[in-house]
Amino acid sequence: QSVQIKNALISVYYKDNLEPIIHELNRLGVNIYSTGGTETFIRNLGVNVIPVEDLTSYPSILGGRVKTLHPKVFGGILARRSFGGDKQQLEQYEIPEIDLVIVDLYPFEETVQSGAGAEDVIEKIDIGGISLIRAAAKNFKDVVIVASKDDYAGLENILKTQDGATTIDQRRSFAQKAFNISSNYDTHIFNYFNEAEPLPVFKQSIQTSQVLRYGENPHQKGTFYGNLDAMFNKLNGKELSYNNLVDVDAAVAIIDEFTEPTIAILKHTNACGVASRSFIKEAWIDALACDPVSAFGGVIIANAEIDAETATEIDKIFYEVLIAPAFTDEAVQILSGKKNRILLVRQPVELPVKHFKTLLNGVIEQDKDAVIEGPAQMTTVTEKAPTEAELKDLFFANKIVKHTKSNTIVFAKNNQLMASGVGQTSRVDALKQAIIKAQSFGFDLNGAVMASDAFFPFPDCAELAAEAGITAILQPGGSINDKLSVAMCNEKGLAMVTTGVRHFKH
Ligand code: 93A
Repeated sequence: QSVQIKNALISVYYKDNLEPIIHELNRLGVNIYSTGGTETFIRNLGVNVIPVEDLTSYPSILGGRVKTLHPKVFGGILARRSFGGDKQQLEQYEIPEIDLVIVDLYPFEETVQSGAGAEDVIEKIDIGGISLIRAAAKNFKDVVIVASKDDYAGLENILKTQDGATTIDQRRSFAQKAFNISSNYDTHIFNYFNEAEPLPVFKQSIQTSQVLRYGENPHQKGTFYGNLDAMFNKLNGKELSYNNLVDVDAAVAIIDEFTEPTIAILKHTNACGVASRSFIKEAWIDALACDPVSAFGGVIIANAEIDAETATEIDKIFYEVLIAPAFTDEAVQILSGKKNRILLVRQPVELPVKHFKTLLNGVIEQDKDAVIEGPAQMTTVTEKAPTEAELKDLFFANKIVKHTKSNTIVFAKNNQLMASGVGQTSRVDALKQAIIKAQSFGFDLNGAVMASDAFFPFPDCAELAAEAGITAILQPGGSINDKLSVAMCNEKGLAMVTTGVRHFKH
């Protein structure tokens, strides 16, 4: 059941980040009721706001201890919209239905931490705010509760993309977080009174589930179990789909290999563009150059802030998701022009170190592939050693190979992915695919390097690579025919290094 927000009650301690929500509510013609300081803040934004005192016909008393605690407020929040009796009483007592409540509680824990005196601390026990949260969360069937600044972005996105309507799943998810906040808040208060044996406080990283529009294909159902809100702050766009999530996961994994400003573009979990540069805009241009055809509708990830200039460039192509650790305000504005494009600010969240997959009638589990080889693990096995520049590129190519579907071959030059062969049933096919792709996008492979996720069973790959212009090769080694590949490299004047580490990815 979709509920349209018509009346909102806002009472927040910290007013920061509230402004965009106020403007959205104003745009949607929502009546806003508010308490003292919040009301002043809203009025100063030039937006109409109704003092909660006008609703209750009662002033805020006892120095603010009682300001929202009134049947005219709680009646409007708790009334069951589907109950005739409740509806009738709202009319009888002239109580408006409140369908959105935004609260930021008195900062109790922060006040305790600051070393404030007992009187100050007690005054920071929020009574009205916590009651608003509990009431609105209890009535989630009809009411949206936003009980934390962390949820402002999510609310803003809903207001923008759904024009003030919310789904029952969204309201229930807000209610779940609200009860997490109210129970944590009370635990902090209990701990203050019971310093000797404090209770553990479980932060918001609770697992939640999210029903997806569908699975990999429209006829498959899908659900995500986890906490996406903790991982990303969504600034724009529609809901992430199953396939978006799979690609976002792959994007996060590959980008974490790089430290210099880097952009990776992914399609169906494989990178079709990667470049590391001194500036993120150059990284974008060179990542896109790798394969602008595949980049269409892809998932883009950056490891540095996206500025306006870079945003203008990225905005020229159609993409599904763009992820970065930060965006400048101007960049957000540029990139929010298209309603559906998903913009995610990545939060520093630790990821699981185990991977699970259902298989046959069970589940298999393994450690994440957390290993990446540095120069120390590279052993030259040919007469010729790679040059300094080739070594750097081999290192770069190996990071991409690790995150590309097997069998895979990756070509790179000057910290740019030139082409890859992905998910082939033979290594030589992966190599042939990479050569064709590089040529079709006009890359000159002379002096480029090649990395392979696993060893070469025959010397044919080294031979083909040499013919294509490749000058240095990286592979784990370990084939009984290694000698033949090494001999081929020596004959053709190539350098080869082995790492001893295989990076299959299926
Ligand atoms: O002192 S209270 O517990 N009594 C109340 O009736 C009440 N209603 C809202 N504190 C109350 N609030 C809190 O006031 C909210 O949780 C919020 O933190 C704060 C907002 O006050 P203002 O809008 O005046 O800045």
